[in-house]
Order: sequence, then C-alpha cells, then structure tokens
Amino acid sequence: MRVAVLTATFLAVAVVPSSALAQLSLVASYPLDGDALDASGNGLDGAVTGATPTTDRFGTPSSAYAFDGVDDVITIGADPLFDLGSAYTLSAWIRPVSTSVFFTTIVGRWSGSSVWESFWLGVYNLTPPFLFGENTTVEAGNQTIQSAPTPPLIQLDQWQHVAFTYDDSTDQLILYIDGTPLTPQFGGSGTGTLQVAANESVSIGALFRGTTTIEHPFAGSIDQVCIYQGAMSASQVADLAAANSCLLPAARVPALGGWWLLSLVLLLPLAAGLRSLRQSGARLG
Ligand SMILES: [Ca+2]
Repeated sequence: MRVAVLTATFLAVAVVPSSALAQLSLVASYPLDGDALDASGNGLDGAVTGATPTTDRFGTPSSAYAFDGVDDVITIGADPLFDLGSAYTLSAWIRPVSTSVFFTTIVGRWSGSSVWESFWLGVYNLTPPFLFGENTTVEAGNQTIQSAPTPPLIQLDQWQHVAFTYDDSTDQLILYIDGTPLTPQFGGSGTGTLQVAANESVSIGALFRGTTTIEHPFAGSIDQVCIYQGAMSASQVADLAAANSCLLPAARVPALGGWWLLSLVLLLPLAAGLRSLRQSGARLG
C-alpha cells in the first residue's frame, strides 16, 4: 500500500505540468493543404471564399492558400473556444505581395461591440512593410503593436513565419518574424481580457465583420495558421517557426518519464497479484 501511495504521488508530481505550460493550449490549426479544415481536433473548420490553393514554402502544390487582396477570405465562425481570454498566440506562414490596401489581415476576429478587433495579426503596406498586432480588451480598449523598420523585416514575395503573443499577466504584446522577437516601433504593452462578441467570426485573409462585410483583405499566400490560448515564450515561438505544423503544447504530450511511471503504476498491481498467486501456490504445494 505504501509503495502504491508513494508511486501515485510521484506520478502526480511527474505529469502535472508547470503553470505556464498548463495555460497554453492549441485552439485551432489550419495546415491549408487543399482545404481549410481544423487539424487541432476541435472541429473549428473554415469555409473558403475565393481563395485558391497554391504552393507552400517547400514548393508543394495545394499546400497553402492565395488571397487576391480584394474579397478572398476563409471564415471560421465564432466558437466560444475563440474567446481567448487574457493571453493568446497567433502564428502563420505568409508570402505577401504588393497591394494597395493599407491594413491587411493574416488572421483576426472582430470584437463586435466596438469599432476595434478582438485580435488581429496583419501587415501594414508601407515601405518596408510592417507587421502589426492589435487587440481590444474589456478593461483597456484598443492596444496595438507595430514592428520597427529594422531587421528582421517583412519581405514581399518571400515566405516568412510571423507570430503575435499577448499576455495580460506580463502586460506584453510581442511580434515575431521567423522566430525572432521584434523591437516594437510603438505599443507593446496592454492589459485585460479580450472583448468578444458571440456572433463575430474568426477569419483568415481578411476581417469578416458581422455576417457579410469583408474588410482589410490580404494579398499573397498564407499557410499553417495556428491559434493558441496562452502566450508562448520566445523559445516556444522559435520552436514553432522551425516546425512544419502547429506544435502541441508539451503539457498535452506525456513525457517519456510520465509514460514510464504510468507503466509502473499499471504493472505494480499485476506484479503484486502474481506474487500473491505464487505464494498461495507454494502453500498449496
Ligand atoms: Ca500547408
């Protein structure tokens, strides 16, 4: 009994993740390999309007989507899982082309009850182009961060990995290009819980306000969009930029040690039973 209790305690300590990892979960994953299905298992599939399958950064056909910068969009809907609270991570691979639209959308969600966005990652079409992240919180209103005009920069006609994290607990908004955190030109701080409206859709390639209005369309290709609740650390974003899919948080993947201990817990009663059986067999003999 004492062994079992000690083992169970040891197992619990071994598999309980750190608080930071426990707060990070993959909400939606869009590989965009010929469709807009959600690969996270949460069933948050997108609907493609106008966008056309194109090659990804490896040159593989039908493995990303091209957006025309006019009215192409992937709409995903307004599931409560997209109420990302006070910390989140957005990421994608993008290959922007020149466009006349000033603010363009990689992924975002309208906040509904204000003129601002619940969350929004996009590109400003300046020279050079800027990456920007913006959200609106109930407590503090609109908060924006914009990349500085120093390397790494958004490049036209090149695939680049981009990410945006927001964390109320540290009051930080951070942008990344190719896994490197950027020095903000302005913004970078914020506080509060995201403002959301139950009927406002998350969308890729443009903002989709209400049920019909397409705004801020992106021109170029988008691939591998990931949406997480919780803010990734810089090292986690770097890992994500080096990966070929949306990473699952480590907290959801039992470590080898966890499996070993789980096996031990499962095998202990079996071993005890065999020992008991052997002892009773000896008595019988
Ligand atoms: Ca893809």
